[in-house]
Amino acid sequence: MEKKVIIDCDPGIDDSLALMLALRSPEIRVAGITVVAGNSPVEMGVGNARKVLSFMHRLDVPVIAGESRPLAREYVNALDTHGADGLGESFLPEIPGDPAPGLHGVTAVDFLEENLLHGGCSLIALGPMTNLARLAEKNPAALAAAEEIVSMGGNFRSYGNCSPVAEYNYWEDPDAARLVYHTMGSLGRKIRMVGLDVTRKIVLTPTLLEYMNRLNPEVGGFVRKITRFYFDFHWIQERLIGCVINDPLAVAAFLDPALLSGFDAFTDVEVQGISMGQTVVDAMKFWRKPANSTVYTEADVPAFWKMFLSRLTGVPEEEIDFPERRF
Ligand SMILES: [Ca+2]
Repeated sequence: MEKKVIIDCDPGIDDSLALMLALRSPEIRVAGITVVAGNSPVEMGVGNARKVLSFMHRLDVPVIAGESRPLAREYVNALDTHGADGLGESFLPEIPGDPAPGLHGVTAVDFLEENLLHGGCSLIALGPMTNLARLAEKNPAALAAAEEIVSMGGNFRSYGNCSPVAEYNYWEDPDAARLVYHTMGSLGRKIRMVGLDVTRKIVLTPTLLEYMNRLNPEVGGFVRKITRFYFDFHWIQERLIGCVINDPLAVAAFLDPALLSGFDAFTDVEVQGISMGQTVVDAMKFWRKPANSTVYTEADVPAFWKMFLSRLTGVPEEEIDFPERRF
């Protein structure tokens, strides 16, 4: 049966790849895209989501602008990583038209509340958790009514990607992440945490990109256009040839939970000081609190790539030849 989902995101290069994967997956129906300030300022994020939808011929999916700044901190964008336009300096043309016809006056929080409360709807959160936190403030039961919440964010054993210990989404709005984890825990629910421990394993290499281009030049060309800047960033920052694409793994985990494995634990988020944004995962149960998260530590990387390449290019999985050398 088709699973209904809202994707909350901050596109963002890897968000865009995640949206592409979701829109090419027949098992799910994307009911809407809510945008939050994160990688890109919120209005830019709405425009970028529309650019991706236009490429995918899916402008029927509503895009709703959400929170433009974190709960308490000053907003810091990540355009140094994602390019001046938030889409790798591809400078694709803006898509004219109404991003959310028929939804005038409906905020992202209203949209989330309505859908989560009344309809077996899940949430894939690919940006800072500010929209989710505003929902937690307004109507915690609506947040907890989500069928599933899969969050790209946090880290357990792996180091941070915007401070020594913190992952970007939770660092950008640590107060929001903390509120969402606490709210879910207090209502007996768990967040599926797809953090850097697993997303770091997902590196789009030049070989994989070229392979994608051979399989489907139109899609490969689009992905190349939006990732070139990201490749440069990873080389300068980490001397890595390729780019880590975090967000599509959260969509893949939603589609096929068997791709990832980990453990259940109580997770808290530090909101200040040098560890701000760090996820503190109580793996050894010091605090004796009920688990509010499933923390993933292992990923089936070849299976992810098979799914991703097949769905984006339209080539059946069994025809995706995937020897180790493709890494
Ligand atoms: Ca993102």
